[in-house]
Formats: sequence, structure tokens, C-alpha cells
Amino acid sequence: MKLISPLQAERLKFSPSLPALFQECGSNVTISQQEPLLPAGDKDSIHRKFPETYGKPIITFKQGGKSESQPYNVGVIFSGGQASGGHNVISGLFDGLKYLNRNSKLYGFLNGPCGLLSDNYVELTSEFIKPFRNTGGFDMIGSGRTKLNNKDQFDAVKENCLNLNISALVIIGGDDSNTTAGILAEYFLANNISIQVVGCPKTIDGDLRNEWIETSFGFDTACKVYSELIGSICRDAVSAKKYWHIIKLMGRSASHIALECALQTHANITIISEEVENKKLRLQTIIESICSVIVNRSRQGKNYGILLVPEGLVEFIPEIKVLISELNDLLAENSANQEDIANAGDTKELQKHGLSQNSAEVYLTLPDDIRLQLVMDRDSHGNVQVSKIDTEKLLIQKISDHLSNLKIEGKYHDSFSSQGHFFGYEGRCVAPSNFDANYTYNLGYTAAAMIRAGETGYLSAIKNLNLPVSDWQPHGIPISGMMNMERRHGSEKPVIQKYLVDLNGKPFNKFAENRDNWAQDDDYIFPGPIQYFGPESIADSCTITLSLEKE
Ligand code: FBP
Repeated sequence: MKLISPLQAERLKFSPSLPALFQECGSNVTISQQEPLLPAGDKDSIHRKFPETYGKPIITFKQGGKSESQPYNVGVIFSGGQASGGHNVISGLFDGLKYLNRNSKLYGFLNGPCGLLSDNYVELTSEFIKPFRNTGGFDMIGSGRTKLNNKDQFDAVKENCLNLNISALVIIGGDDSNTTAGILAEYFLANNISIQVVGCPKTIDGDLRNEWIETSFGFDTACKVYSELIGSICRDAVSAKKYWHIIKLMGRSASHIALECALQTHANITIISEEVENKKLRLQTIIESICSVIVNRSRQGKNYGILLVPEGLVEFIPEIKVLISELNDLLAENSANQEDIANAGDTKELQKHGLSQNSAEVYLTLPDDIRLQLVMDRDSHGNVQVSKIDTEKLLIQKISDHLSNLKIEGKYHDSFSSQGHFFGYEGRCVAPSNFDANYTYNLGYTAAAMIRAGETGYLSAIKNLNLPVSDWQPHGIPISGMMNMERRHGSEKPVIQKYLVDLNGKPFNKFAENRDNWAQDDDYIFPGPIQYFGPESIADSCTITLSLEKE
């Protein structure tokens, strides 16, 4: 038998809690239809793209009849980056389907959407799933980032599902993957293919969220892991009193993770990309405001501190955003060559290769390795891989330069010593917190209930997540109702709108009210590691973001 740690062994025994409704009748529920959910904008365009699923109602559940339901054959995939709790979505889905009929079958397609295309699958039996219950990671069936976006792919999915008599597909993914779930549901309905499609909201980034989806799974666990690490670094900083720690936190676009970690730890400075964009703060302005905190703290004898930086920052700094967009266009159209731009030594030469004068000047102010990352690290569409840019190193370099100038001017008298960190992958596959373990299990269980109800083009969701699990309310949200039109790769596409930090929202306000104090005082909080056992107030807590938003 494979050796597992004592914690793993205890964690396997964890039995996720169920909301009152599922406790009473399992997944054998019927639905009550609520108001139709229409998209907030672009109604006509979205109606044209989703004639079959447009205007579907939000659904809630009530006790079903006693009769045993038919057996279901269901397929499931993970799509995109890992997020703690994925295995419990599958466990909940499996248990929900077996509750409906013990002859139901669940097939896991391997390594994400590409497994659906290549018919690469495994049957998920009770024995197969058992060792993965309450564990982190997506290794039960793997994940991937292949995009399903054309008719040939949709037909391959249909073929491979029908060969296994699969009548429902569950897609566990973020905003893009659930957009695909909506498009696939529409395609199947329009072509009389009887395969239901149900999505589940996953991403540590916390940006698949709206009025109906209170949070995406994995956000809770990831923030708890990062906050533990940040708390430990705060303690080290205040003990050693010699370093500024510049910590980049995962979250490709939105700054929810950075904001939550700031609320959990009271780090001295946290940059929120959405505020940078809103106030049109240039890189130099950001650097000057960071340095003013460093100088003030140094005057109080505190030549140390912690700065949190969201991973996606550079794309929100106005002049860098323009530069990235120009580079994307030039390199995607192949009208410029990566090496030519990388080797260009002055603005004239850069302009010759297609950059505007402003962007050429901005480009030349960046450190060499950042320039190379901007030009050479491209994704398959030719776009800059923003998540691979060493933003923490960029800031360290710029802060050092500015402080040296202040020193020459006699305004700063210390020496700046820094440590750069990136917290990302270490937070995505940890054994899910109790919150995520319960949430994900119930998302899977709700997906089974939605399959039982015969619904398609829906996202599995749960309301009242700040309350005890018994008060949680499972429901289904029509994906077409969450769409808006966005320009992607040169044309207007329907996509689920990404939720960025709301600068009028309670979590940001709480941060904004306190940040001046956190900058000057050592008001650090040390959340410590995730607790799986012990007092509910510790082991079952949800994020500060969620509790403030639901206040
Ligand atoms: P998803 O949106 O697919 O869940 O992924 C989010 C994320 O973890 C980002 O925070 C990060 O920028 C990115 O994935 C990293 O991607 P990769 O795993 O491909 O390196």
C-alpha cells in the first residue's frame, strides 16, 4: 500500500457536511424555477449567440419524489489551473449520481479538454476515487488548458461522449472554461444532441464571481496558504529588522488574492491593480509612493517591511498596458521580429520596428530581463505571458534606483536591502480547507442534482456560504445570463465577465481605511497554517473577503 502521512490518513476520513435539503433527500430533488436571468448588457448579441439557452431561469431545488431515478452516464473534466477541492467536486458528483441510481457511471476525461477530444478517459469507480477524497490537486484525472472553440472539436466531444452513452458533461473550470460550457450546451441543444452540460466555478484567482456565485473554489485555501507564509515573513522581518520583502502573489488579472492576504496579515503595503488602473497611476508614481513609506518607516528606525504585489500588476499600469498591447499586435501579426525588438538599443530603432515613441521610451526604462520577458515569452496567440513577468524584481530594481536618488538628495539615510518572493503554485494543490472541502463536495452534488433535473447550460452554485453548511442553498445559474461581449483576438466574443476588485466594495474599503496604519505600524497578524480540526471559528472560517461581502 502507498505510504501516506498521518494528516493524509485523518483527512481521508473527513466527511463533508451537506446543506439541510441534501441531508433530507440526497440529490433526489426537483427544481423550482425563479426569474429568468438576462445578461446585464449586450442582450441582443447574446440572444443571437444563445437562442436556445437565452433567458433561462435561475433554479433552486426542493425535495423530489421517492421514486428511484434512471442511471446516468456522466463525463467530467478539469480545465485550467489547479485549485484545492477539485477532487471533492468529483467525489460529490459521484456520490450524488450514485444516490440517484447505483448503476450510474462517471467517466473522467484525462488531462483536461484534450482528453475529451482524444477519447482518453478512465471510469471513476468508488475504489478509484477513495484515496483522492479531501485531497488537493487535480491528479485524479489531470487538467489542461486546451480551448474547445470550434465545430470539429464540439463534434469530437459529441462522438466520444455518445460512444460511452454519456448524457451529461461536467466542466470544472474558470470563466473561460465555463463560457465554453455554455457554448457547448447551446451547440448540443441546437443540434438535437442530448448531452447536458453543467459547469462548476473553479479558480484560486477569485474572479469567477458575481451576484449569484459568491466565490470560486480554491480561493479560500490559496489565500490561507499565502497568508500563513506572509505572516511568517512579517515575523521574520520584524525580528531581523533588515529586509524589505517584496512578495508577488498569484492572480493573473484580478487582485482579490492580494487584497484578501492584506486583510489577513496587515502587510505594510499592498498594491491593488484595479486601483492603479482606476487612478491611472504610472510606474514611477507607484514607486514614489512605495518609497515614501520606506523612507517614513526608516525615520522611525524600521528599515524593513512587507510589500504585496498582485501578479497581474503590469497590465494595469497605463503606459505598460499600452506597450504590451502594441507588442502583442506587432508580434501576433508577425510585423516585427522578437529578436529585432529585443536587440534594439534606442527609441528610433524601436520605432522603426513599429512601437510608438511613448512605448519605445517606456520600454527602454525597464530592466533588461523584464524587456526580454515582455518580448520573448509569448503564448500560442503571440501574447505576452504576463504571469511570467518578474514584477517583484522590476519593483525591487525601480525602488532601489529611486532610493539611491533620495539618498543623494539627503532624504533617505538607510540602505535598502530586499528579498523577492513569488507565492503561487504552493497554494493551488494543498489539501482543501474545510470551507473548500465542503463547498466543492456540494458543488459536485449540486451538479448531480442539476443532471437529475434535466438542466443544461447551467453553473452549479451555492448561496449563503458565510453561514454554517446546513444553511447553504444550492442553486443553478444559467450561463448565458452571465455573459457579456468582449473583444478577443480581433472579434467580439461572448464571455462570462471577469470579476475584478470593486473599489467601492466592503473588502477594498476595509483595506483602504486601514492601510495608512498598516504602512507605519507593525500591526501584523499571523494567521498560521490551515487548521483542519479544532474550534469551528478557526477550522471552518471563510475568507475575510466573503464575510465582508456578505455582511
Ligand atoms: P485558472 O484561472 O485556470 O484557475 O488559473 C489561474 C492561475 O492559477 C493564475 O493565478 C496563474 O496566473 C495561472 O493560473 C498560472 O498558469 P499555469 O498553471 O499555466 O502556469
